[in-house]
Amino acid sequence: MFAAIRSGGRPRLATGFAAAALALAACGGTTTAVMPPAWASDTPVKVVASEFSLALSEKNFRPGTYTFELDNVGAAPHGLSIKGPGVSSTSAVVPGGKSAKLTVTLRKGMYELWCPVGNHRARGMMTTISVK
Ligand SMILES: [Cu+2]
Repeated sequence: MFAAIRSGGRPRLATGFAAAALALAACGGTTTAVMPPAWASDTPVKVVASEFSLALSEKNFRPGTYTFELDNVGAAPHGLSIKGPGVSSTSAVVPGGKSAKLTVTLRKGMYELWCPVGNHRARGMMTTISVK
């Protein structure tokens, strides 16, 4: 490989780049987009649920597909509902110590997130996010 590059008569500066590209190809098995934009794939978002709050790892989003990872660190069962433009979705309700995932595609606008269990929403397990 390296002999081929040298005999190809490429300028010296290009050799380092070619070597880096080869290293990437060797690692990933592909030379196509190694780092897609963050909003182009299922970006994970941490949601920590407890009695009685919902804490998100971020509140401002760009349109795209996100997987909300609900981590129930409380003692009571909790779940996650999301409602907003094009979305009305609820995760499994999981006991304390367990987690659940909810994948949704967000558009521009405001979304409400809350816990669908009992009166948890009224007790503080709700929040809003903004998608711009
Ligand atoms: Cu709850």
